[in-house]
Amino acid sequence: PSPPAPEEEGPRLIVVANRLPVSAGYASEGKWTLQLSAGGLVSALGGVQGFNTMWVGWPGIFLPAGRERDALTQTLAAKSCVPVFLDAKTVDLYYNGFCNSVLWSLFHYVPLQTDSRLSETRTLQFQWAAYQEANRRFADVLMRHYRVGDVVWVQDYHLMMLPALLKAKSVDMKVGWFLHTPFPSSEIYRALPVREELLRAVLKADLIGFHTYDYARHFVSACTRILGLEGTPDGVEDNGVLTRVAAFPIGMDPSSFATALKRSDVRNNIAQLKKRFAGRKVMLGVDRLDMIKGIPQKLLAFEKFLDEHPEWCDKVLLVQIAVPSRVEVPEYQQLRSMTHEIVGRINGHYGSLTHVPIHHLDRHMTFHELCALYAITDVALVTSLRDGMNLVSYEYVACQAANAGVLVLSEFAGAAQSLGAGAILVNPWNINDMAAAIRNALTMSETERRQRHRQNYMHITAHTSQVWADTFISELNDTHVEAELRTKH
Ligand code: ADQ
Repeated sequence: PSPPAPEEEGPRLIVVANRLPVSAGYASEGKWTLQLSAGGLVSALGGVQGFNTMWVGWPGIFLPAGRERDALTQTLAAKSCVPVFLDAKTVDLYYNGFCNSVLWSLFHYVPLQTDSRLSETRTLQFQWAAYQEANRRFADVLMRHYRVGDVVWVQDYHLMMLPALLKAKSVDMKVGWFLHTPFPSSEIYRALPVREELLRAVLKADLIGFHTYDYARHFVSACTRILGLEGTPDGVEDNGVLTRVAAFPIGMDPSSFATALKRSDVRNNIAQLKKRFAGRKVMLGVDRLDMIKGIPQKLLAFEKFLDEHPEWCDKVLLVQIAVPSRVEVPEYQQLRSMTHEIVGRINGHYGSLTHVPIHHLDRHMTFHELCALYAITDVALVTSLRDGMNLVSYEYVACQAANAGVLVLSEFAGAAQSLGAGAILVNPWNINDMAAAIRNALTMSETERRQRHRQNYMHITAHTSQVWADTFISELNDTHVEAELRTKH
């Protein structure tokens, strides 16, 4: 199959991520449906313009080599997407296993588990082998499309071996790596059996980026303590060669929300929702169903609040949208059952024939549905136990220009460092404190709400996803020029 962008278009930005921004579904022979993938990475990069961008990633479907695979490749080429095909066994060991059960957990401060029920072939050793194999496949596909001058931006913890694999093939390639999750304290990270291999591979990138200064600092400490390298204010130095490490806080695209809120269908939806919920305050949670999002903790805090303030029972409701993700992973299935159980208990106890306290939906929402929900909400609850940044909090602020709703935000989300001034910060493990924060948010004066919202609104409109991408790419280009100059002299 031919590469998506013609030769004459010049250097491109190649974004390599585990998943393409669209997931493929089979329609009929040779025909495919493409659905936008859910999640922060796609939301952020989707709003970025001004680059000649090509995506490389897994299309979310298993296909043997042959006519159908070629047809899908052609369909994706029209969207500037290049698929990396993986087989089911590799995805299970690499993605469900090493990426999600090991790295995702550890990077969010959930210690490694030993599970005696795992069969011999699902142990970490096999997962690690599959991880390396998957990274090699990404490198092979990328090299088939790479042209000298392209900038390669590797995304996230799924592809930590990629910088080394790419540089081994082309030492002059401009390679950046950005981590969307936290990077944990080196005391947590050093439990990882392959801690050295991952650090050494990532350090081959020209530029390494994190959401916050703290994550960058943890990474540099891991390199100094585990690899014995030297940490400098600019990054990590190995034998006189510097790998630049810095913070690039992500943002979103506020203008797309502002535009959506002016559409007549969205305005109609807002009017209908307001009518439906009239006389009651609306609180909202929007999360991928993931243990790091603290959904059970949020529900328990709401239960505590209702218990302590029965006068609010029929005057407030919580809309919790929890889009299922990683449905194959057993821990996620357990989380789903636990969430349903708590929702059932609260609704059973505090509901009445005319009022249901929690509206729990576990499905994907369209962008316009989400905008309407954000706009009618009085209080947003973001209670992550750990979160790289958390774009839901940004999106909520973007949609509240008119009402100045209150954001209750976990101090363990990266966003606490950027939106902390305007939000009510909470420790999601402290249920009493969160219940008090809910009361504070529901009863806050309009003057205070407006002042807090203004502060956060200024932040999200200044620190957009466009600024994030522009800054990272321009610094990557600069880093590369500096490295070239150093090798010449
Ligand atoms: P996520 O863990 O996916 O991202 P977040 O940053 O909040 O978390 O982004 C979620 C995105 O998915 C938002 O744009 C939201 O609108 C969308 N979304 C959530 N639920 C949805 C639903 N039911 N229907 C439709 N859309 C839904 C990871 C890290 C974060 C980091 C981002 C970006 O875990 O910490 O902020 O990457 O780097």
